[in-house]
Amino acid sequence: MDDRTMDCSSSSYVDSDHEHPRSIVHIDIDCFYAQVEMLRSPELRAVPLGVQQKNFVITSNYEARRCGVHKCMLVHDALKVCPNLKLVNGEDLQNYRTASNKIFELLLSWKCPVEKLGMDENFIDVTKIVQEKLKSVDVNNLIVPGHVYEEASANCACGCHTRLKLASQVAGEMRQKIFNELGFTTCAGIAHNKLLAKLICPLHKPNDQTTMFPEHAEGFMSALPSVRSIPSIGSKTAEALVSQKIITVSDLQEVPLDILKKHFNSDMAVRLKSLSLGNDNTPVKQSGKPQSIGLEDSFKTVSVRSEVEEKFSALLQRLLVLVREDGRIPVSLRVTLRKKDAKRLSSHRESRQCQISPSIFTISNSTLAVTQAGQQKLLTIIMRLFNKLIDLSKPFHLTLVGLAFTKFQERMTGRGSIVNYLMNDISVQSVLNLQSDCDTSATSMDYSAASPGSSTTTDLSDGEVEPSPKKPKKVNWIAKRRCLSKGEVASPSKLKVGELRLNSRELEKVSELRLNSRDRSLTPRASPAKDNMSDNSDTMKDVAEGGICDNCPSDVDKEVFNALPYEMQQELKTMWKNPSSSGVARSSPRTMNKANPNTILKYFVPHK
Ligand code: TTP
Ligand code: MG
Repeated sequence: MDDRTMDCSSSSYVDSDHEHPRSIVHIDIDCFYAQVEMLRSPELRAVPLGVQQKNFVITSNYEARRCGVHKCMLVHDALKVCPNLKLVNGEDLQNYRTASNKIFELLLSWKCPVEKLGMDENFIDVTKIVQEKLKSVDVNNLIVPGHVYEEASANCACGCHTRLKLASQVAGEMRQKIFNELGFTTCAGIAHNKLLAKLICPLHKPNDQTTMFPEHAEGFMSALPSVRSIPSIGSKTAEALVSQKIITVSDLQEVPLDILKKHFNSDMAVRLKSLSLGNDNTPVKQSGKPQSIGLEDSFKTVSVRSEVEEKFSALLQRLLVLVREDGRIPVSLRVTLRKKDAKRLSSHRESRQCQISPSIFTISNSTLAVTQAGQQKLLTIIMRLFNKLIDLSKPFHLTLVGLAFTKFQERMTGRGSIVNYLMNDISVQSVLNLQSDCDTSATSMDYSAASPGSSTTTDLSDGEVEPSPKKPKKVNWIAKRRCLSKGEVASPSKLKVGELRLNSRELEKVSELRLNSRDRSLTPRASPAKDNMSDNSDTMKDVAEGGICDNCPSDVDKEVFNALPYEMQQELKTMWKNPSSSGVARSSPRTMNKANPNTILKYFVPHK
C-alpha cells in the first residue's frame, strides 16, 4: 500500500518538524532464559522446559506454555498442569547476562542509539537509518514484515507511515541477524515512540513483529485494562490514580487535566494525560555500562555468622565472574542485609559500603582477575562491613544478603596509555609498584611479597574506608627514592609484569610523571637544541644529587629519573647512549614512529 502523501517528497521526510519524526523499534527476546538453556542444550528444545528459581518457574519455553505453564508459576502448580515439564535451575544468571550483552552489542552494530531495558529488551532509535533508506528506496512498494496493528486508515501528512514501514524492515533485519548469529528468536514492536513500540511488541508472540501507525495510538491505549499497563506508571502512582477512581487507561484519557492537577504536580499530570493518549517524547538513551554490579541471595533465615560468611563467599565468587566480564576495576563495595524484625514481623534492608583498593584486582593477559589472597581480603572487608551492620552480641535473623561493586575505575587502554607499556612482555619492574611497596614496609623491598593485593591495607576501623582512590595521597618521588636505595632494587626475575596492578595511586604517579615532564620540559622536543641526543658530552651531564642519574640528558627530570627502578634507569641510559641498540630512534619520544618498540620513553611525553 502506498502511503505517500502529496507533500511527502523524499526530502520532506527528514524534516525535523514532522508531527511523528521518530522511528522506534523495541525488541524482546522470546522466553529468554529458556532459550539460553535450549541453545546450551539443544535436546531441551523438544520438551516442555521450565526455568526454576527457588520454588518458581520464572519462565518456560513455548512448548511448556502450550501445556499451561506460565511465568512465575509455582513449581508445584506447573508440574500439575505439565507433569513432564523438564526443569533447569536458573539461579545463576551468568549465562543470561552474557547472552544479553551479546544481543546488545550486536544491536550496536547498526550504529544508532540502543537502550537496554532489563536483560532481554532493547529500544533502538532507527530514525537515522530510515532517513538514509529513504534516499534509495521506492516508497510506493514497501512491504511491512510481520503484522500491522489495524490497517492504516489515512496517510499521515508528515510521512510517518512510510518511515515506520521502513523501520519495520530494519527491525526485521535486526531480528534476522540476532537469530542468524546468536540463535535467538525475538519479538519486535515498531512505532513512532517508545511507549507504543514496547506495548505492541508482545502482540504477536513468539518470533514475530508488529508495526503501529500513530493514528491508532489513542484507540489502542483506551483498550488497556489498567493504568498499570503503562510501563512508566508504578505502583504508587497507580494507587493514587485508583484512589481517584481512575482505573483503566480510558478513565485516564477522560479525566480532565485540571482534576489530575489537583492530585499530582502539574508536570506529572500532563505526563500522565499524555501517556494515556499514547504520546511519549522520551528519547532512546544510549546504554552504557551499569553504575553498579551486584548480586543478592535471599533465603528463609540465617542467624549464624559462619553461615553468613558462607553465603557471602558464594556470592563473591559469582560477583567476581561478572566483574571480570565487565572489565572495569571496582573501587567501592557495598554489603546489603535484609533483617527480619521479630517484634514487628517485618523485614528491612540495610547497607554499608566502603572503598576498596583497586590493587586487589590484577590484570593478567588483559583480563581482570583476583588472586586467592585478594578474594580473602574482599571477604574480610565484607565481614567487617557485616559486623558494622549487625550487633553480634544479640541474636539476628537475616533473609537476604547482597553484594555490589558500586564504583569503578576505568581501565586505561588505547595507544597512548601506559597500560600498553606495562602489559607488554617486558622484563622490567613497573614504576607503578613503588609506592605501595614502600608503604607496606620501609625496610623490606621484597617485591615478590608484593603479590597482587598484598599492598592493600583496607583499614575499616578508621572511618571504614581506605584512602579514597579518588583522592590519593600525593606521591613524593624523593621519599620513594629513599625507599629504593641501592642494593634494594627490585629483581625483575621476581616480577610478573603481566600481572601488574594499576591502582589509583599508581595512576596518579603516571600522571605526575607526565606532569613533571610537561612542567619541566622533559622532552627533547621542548628544547629543540637537544633533539639530537647522539652527542653524550653535549646533551648529558652528571647529576650530583644521588649520583644515580649520571649521563642523563640534561633536559630529563632528575627526580623522575631517580625514582625509577634501577633496571629501568639502566634501560633508559642504554637507549640514550646508543639508541640503535634498543631499536629506539634518536629522536624525541614524541616523534617515535610505529616501527619503534613499546618503550617507557613514549610515556615521558606531556599531554597535549
Ligand atoms: P520476559 O521478557 O518477561 O519473559 P520471557 O522472555 O521469558 O518470555 P516472553 O517470550 O514472554 O518474552 O522476561 C525475561 C526474562 O527475565 C525471563 O526469561 C526470565 C526473567 N524473569 C525473572 O527473572 N523474573 C520474572 O518475574 C520474570 C517475569 C522474568
Ligand atoms: Mg522476553
